[in-house]
Amino acid sequence: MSRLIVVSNRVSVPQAMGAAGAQGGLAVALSAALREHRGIWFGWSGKETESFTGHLDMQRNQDVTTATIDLEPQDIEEYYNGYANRTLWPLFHYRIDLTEYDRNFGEGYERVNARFADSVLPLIEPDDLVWVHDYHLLPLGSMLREKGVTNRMGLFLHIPWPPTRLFVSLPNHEQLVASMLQYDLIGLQTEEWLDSFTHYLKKEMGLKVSDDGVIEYEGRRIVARAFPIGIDYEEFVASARTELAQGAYQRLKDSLGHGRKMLIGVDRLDYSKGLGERFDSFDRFLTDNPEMAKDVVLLQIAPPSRGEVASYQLIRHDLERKAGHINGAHADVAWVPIRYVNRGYPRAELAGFYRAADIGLVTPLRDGMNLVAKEYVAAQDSEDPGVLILSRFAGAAPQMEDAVLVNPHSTEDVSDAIRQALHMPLPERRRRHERLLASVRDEDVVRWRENFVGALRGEHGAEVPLDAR
Ligand code: ADQ
Repeated sequence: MSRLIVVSNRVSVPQAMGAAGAQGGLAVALSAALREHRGIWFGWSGKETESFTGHLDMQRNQDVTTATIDLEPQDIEEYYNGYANRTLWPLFHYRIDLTEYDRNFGEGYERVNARFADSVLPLIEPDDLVWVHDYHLLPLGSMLREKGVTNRMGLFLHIPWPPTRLFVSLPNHEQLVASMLQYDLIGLQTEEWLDSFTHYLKKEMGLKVSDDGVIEYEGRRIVARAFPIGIDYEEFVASARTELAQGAYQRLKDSLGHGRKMLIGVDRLDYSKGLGERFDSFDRFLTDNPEMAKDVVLLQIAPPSRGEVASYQLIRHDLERKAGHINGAHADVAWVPIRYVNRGYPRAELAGFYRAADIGLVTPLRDGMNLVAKEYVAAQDSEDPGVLILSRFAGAAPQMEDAVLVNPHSTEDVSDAIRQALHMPLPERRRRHERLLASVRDEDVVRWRENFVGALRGEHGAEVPLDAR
């Protein structure tokens, strides 16, 4: 079996089996793949260094080998806070109004990708498969090719691919996409993002793309396909059964008081998650349904992220103001409508919280996939499951049509959905949950990585052409 070299911006190996901390199932899933393939996970340590040395910190943790490098403050500012999170992230989430174009960001992005390429190069052996993750590292494959790497290389993009009309606002867009075409396999989360990507290739670059996603470029064939990511179902269900989860469930239930229903939102504090719109919708629900208002509570858990970037400071400020305003307008001595918590929790506790919630409110304005929707479903008690309210703009929506699908921009739509969910009869809740659970269980993260790695290897009918190079 070929070794696997995984490259991502950050490297996070779970501290102990079954307890991935707040890192999410991806760390668990990739670690499992790396253990199986005797691979290496390479990326940025998250640490700063005065001046870049390229020193590789190699460690072995839970049977996974990691290799990390430190970056200079200017690298972090231009590559991570700059091009990745002020240019690509907002643009790829259709937020052209928040997108900043700065030549220094672009140069920093190229420089850090070149540093990644130089540092990972000595780790790559002839038969290794190289699997690169996400928008931070789009040109990495082409830089490795320039250094003579002929291994099979795949890229998986965790976020949406924007419509061509938006994407072309990126200076040097063609150069960026041309560099991506040095991979053998390009994976996107959904058919929608795949369609946007191939539309760009055809319309802007005049390339031929077959119905099964084979792109012809400079005499080579590259495959682009959708690989919807899932959660680590087994790990999540196991963590939901732990004492920590039971304790979290009970504590939360007790705090609600008799007969009160709870809605839960769990998101990184990010403008793409539609938190402001969600608070407005809940406000509207309270105003339009005064007879039910005091019987519901919204628990919103939102750990801050990317605090160096101004748009994230603004959204944080805005949400604090909104939560304060809504609570001020509606609260009573024994009831506060929104519990707004800015911290992360261990996955087991999170599972207990999900289970205690009658409604999972997942309303991103745009999301590559959204794993919270899947975790909410996996954590429910099948006998008495809660209802998932899901944005139709989440990548997860096409797989989760048994959720109550909403337009997160419409406070009326979301408010109606909350009322519908609160009144939903038990048989309907069970019916919807059963179908949702089947897809969350069957299309899990193990299947996702097996499909991706299998395609990269050229299995399943040699989807990645064996004559690639
Ligand atoms: P994210 O934008 O981070 O991921 P998401 O898919 O929802 O979004 O994953 C968040 C993860 O963080 C979940 O596993 C969740 O449990 C965890 N998390 C969130 N808040 C937490 C808290 N307070 N405490 C502990 N854990 C918390 C990106 C893309 C998504 C895509 C994923 C995976 O933006 O669209 O689904 O990658 O590909």
